[in-house]
Amino acid sequence: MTTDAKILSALRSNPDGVSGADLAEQLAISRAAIWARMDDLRKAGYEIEATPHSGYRLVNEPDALIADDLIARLHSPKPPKIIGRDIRVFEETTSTNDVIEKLARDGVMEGAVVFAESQTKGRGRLGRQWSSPTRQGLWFSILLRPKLSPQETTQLTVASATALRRAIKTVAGLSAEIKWPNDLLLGGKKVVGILTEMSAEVDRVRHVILGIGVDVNQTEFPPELRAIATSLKAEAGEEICRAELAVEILRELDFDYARIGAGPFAAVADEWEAGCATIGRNVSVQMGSRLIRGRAEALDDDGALLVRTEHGHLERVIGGDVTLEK
Ligand code: BT5
Repeated sequence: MTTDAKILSALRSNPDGVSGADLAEQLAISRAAIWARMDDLRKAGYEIEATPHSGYRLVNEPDALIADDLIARLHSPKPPKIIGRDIRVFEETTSTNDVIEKLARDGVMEGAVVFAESQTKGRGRLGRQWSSPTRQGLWFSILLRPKLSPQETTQLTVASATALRRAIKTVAGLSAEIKWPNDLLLGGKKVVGILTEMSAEVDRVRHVILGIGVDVNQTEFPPELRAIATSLKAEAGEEICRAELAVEILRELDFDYARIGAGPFAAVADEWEAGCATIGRNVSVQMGSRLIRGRAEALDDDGALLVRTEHGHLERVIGGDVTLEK
């Protein structure tokens, strides 16, 4: 943890204030150095009160994603196993998936996370655009180097959906529905999209990039999205703290990633099926030029969707666009 992260962590665990002398001792740096760090934190938007009586006190926090702050929050009470060991925040990027791709090629360790306050070329699957307005959502990507075969990587999208669902429940109190393979919906409208990209050889995954977009505090969407997208704020009726949500999501993802690494996918799949809007529904799936219609029955061990077609065959769907039929 950096010094700033340690300071923020100490301020949060001492809501009534902590003295400069105590902080200096805990962090093994001079009081003058503490004073200088406080000054920088204030410039970043933290409101920190300093009184001779109670010392430094955190009064207000900015609605900004700050790497040190996210790290401090994520490490308390215990550090992540993998996801979030390295966190970087950019004010603006093309796509966070592109930034992570470069880091992957530079050999950065798995679990690195890149957030952007806005993306100029946020993308969905098949080259579709992803709307990423400044400071209104969470637009981020995670680098993973899983010991999975290429066909097993759907598990990661599925596990991410369950982790995101839990985090949204905890922080916003909302129960989102999962739509296979990569969406979370609230009231039938999309609130989360996941873009899984991978670099692989025939039987071995080099790395996987999980790109996640969460609509958090938008009150308005571009006209073409109004009927199909919503935000947590629109559904919960109140502003959501993005930093708190970001950390909860990373924590849950870290938990599920360890769960997948440790053994059978079944535990994740069962939880996924329980929160899934797709299973049990009549669906149509567009896979390239092929259209399948049928009833979504279950998820298999790789995370693929099993669809019973009108003709009674069981089709295994590993990708494509699913439409839920009425
Ligand atoms: C997805 O694609 O849902 C994956 C979206 C992943 C976005 C994240 S943000 C961080 C990372 N960096 C990136 O560049 N991407 C990832 P897909 O299933 O193809 O859905 C795309 C469709 O969702 C679009 O064609 C729109 O109809 C709709 N859409 C676009 N922006 C949206 C938004 N902010 N909220 C809800 N729906 C949106």
